[in-house]
Amino acid sequence: MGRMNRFMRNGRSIIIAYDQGIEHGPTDFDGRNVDPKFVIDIANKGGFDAFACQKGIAEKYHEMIEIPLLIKLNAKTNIYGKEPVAKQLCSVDYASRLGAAAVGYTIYIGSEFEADMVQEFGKIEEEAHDAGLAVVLWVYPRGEYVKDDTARDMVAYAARAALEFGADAAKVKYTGDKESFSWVVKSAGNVPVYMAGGKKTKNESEFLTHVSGALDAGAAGIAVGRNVWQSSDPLRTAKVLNELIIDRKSPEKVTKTA
Ligand code: FBP
Repeated sequence: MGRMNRFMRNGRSIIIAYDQGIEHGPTDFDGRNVDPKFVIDIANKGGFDAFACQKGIAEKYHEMIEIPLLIKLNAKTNIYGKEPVAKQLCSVDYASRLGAAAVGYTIYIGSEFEADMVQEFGKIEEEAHDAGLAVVLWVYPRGEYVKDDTARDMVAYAARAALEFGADAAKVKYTGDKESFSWVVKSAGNVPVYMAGGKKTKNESEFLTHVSGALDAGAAGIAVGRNVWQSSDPLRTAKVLNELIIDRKSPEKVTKTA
């Protein structure tokens, strides 16, 4: 777990992600969370272990960010809907100068352009490790050849690829149940696996059940955006997640006491 230790409490962590403005567009936002300051304030006060964002947000707002910074090095919009590819727009050196403690990169395995991302990531991973930065890989099976991106064997393939690509942490989608996710976690070897938050669930208990299933399966935590900053009370949600993930209280207990 080496390089991720500094982001962990009790061996687990909660990463708050705020790169959806580029990945999905401002359609994910409302009048509150469209303002980066709103989300940075939640990140600072809510008990999060890293703030994941693109270099533009880091450049413009880094003075406000009080928790470890995880700068994503590649990005794409979702306007072009065919085979996905996200290329590097920020160097490891620049991320480091902006104060990053870790860098992030997305590989869409199964995409027609997988090889380009794998090659780019290989270089980034070596540069980041030479600079003493942790490398978090968003590893998503996607594209025409991926029939079901949350199927057990597909997500396990992603987790295994993260280990073999040299990532220090793998961020993957949840498979829907603890049993299948256990295989995903096993497939990653000693690379900590983080569950991606996903679209805001209809009710909080659904989300907590997923998070709890992932943790029972051995996940190291979550990287979450929408389920926190789209919440009507983000700091309350953050408190609940801390009790669930870091203190390992049950979903029933944390919702009762919140
Ligand atoms: P959410 O919790 O909002 O899903 O954020 C996690 C995340 O991985 C973000 O870092 C990223 O912008 C987004 O999900 C990617 O979403 P998609 O699966 O639609 O590409």
